[in-house]
Amino acid sequence: MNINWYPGHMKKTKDLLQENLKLVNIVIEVIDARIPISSKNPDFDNLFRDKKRLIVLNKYDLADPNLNKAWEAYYKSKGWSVVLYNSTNNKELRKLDNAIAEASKEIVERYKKRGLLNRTIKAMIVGIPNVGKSTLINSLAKRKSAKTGNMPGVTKGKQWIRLTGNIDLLDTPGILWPKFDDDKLALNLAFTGAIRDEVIVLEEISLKFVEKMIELNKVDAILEKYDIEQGEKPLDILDNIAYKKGFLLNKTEIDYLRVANLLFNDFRNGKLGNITLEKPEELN
Ligand SMILES: Nc1nc2c(ncn2[C@@H]2O[C@H](COP(=O)(O)OP(=O)(O)O)[C@@H](O)[C@H]2O)c(=O)[nH]1
Ligand SMILES: [Mg+2]
Repeated sequence: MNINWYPGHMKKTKDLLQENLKLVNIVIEVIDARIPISSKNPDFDNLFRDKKRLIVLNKYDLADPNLNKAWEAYYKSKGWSVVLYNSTNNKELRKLDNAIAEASKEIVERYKKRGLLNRTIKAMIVGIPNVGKSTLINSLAKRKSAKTGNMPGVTKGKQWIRLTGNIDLLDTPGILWPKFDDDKLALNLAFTGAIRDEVIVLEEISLKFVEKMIELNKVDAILEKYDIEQGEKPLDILDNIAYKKGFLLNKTEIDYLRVANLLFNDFRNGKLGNITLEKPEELN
């Protein structure tokens, strides 16, 4: 299997990110709680080594509650601040405020010791595509509609959002690319929608997805959702969904693309339940 995916504007965006990094003291790294390994490029650790880090395990509402706890503990053990977050639920904003305040505490203390009392903390959001960066920024921006405007020494047009606790957040996220180390990683990104569906062969990926669900002991979620039998081979599951739903071309041939679209829509919207595809043990 081969996922061909190379964004042409990669270098330009990376340069911009590097430039913006110089302006901030906190990096808020958004990752997808369903794929905490695959959505977190190991290069980030080098890129952000001099910055205070807050890891946002976003979309935790779609992920497995037990594994959410395990991942939270894992990243905390690395010495980073961590928060489980749902960017689509404004009721959770305070949780994010608290996490950012907690992450910036040390920096505030350092400023205080140097007599810098009203210095704002500057933060930026980074992450790979589709983890929820824009949703997160928009929810913060909507609440605090007051933008602080251009700041001296900052590239013209750059906007900052003033958060509680004297924190300024850059309103444009830093986009990073996932690392396609192996097929497993690329598949996880495809399953969750981090790679645009146009560039992957959805029919092929849906079979891999079924295999993954079998491996995770989560195949029952699919069988129950579509009220089907498992059959003998993973492919039988796709066939059985098609028969059940009447997804047939010319009344005989199975419309695998339609099956794949249904399956991924349901998985990505949490309709197959709370599923996390990766466990902390995989990193040891
Ligand atoms: N269920 C759920 N969906 C989310 C969450 N955050 C973002 N999304 C959805 O994920 C998709 C990608 O979000 P977006 O903000 O565009 O990601 P970006 O590419 O990182 O800016 C959108 O459909 C969002 O509505 C979350 O915490 N929970
Ligand atoms: Mg975005």
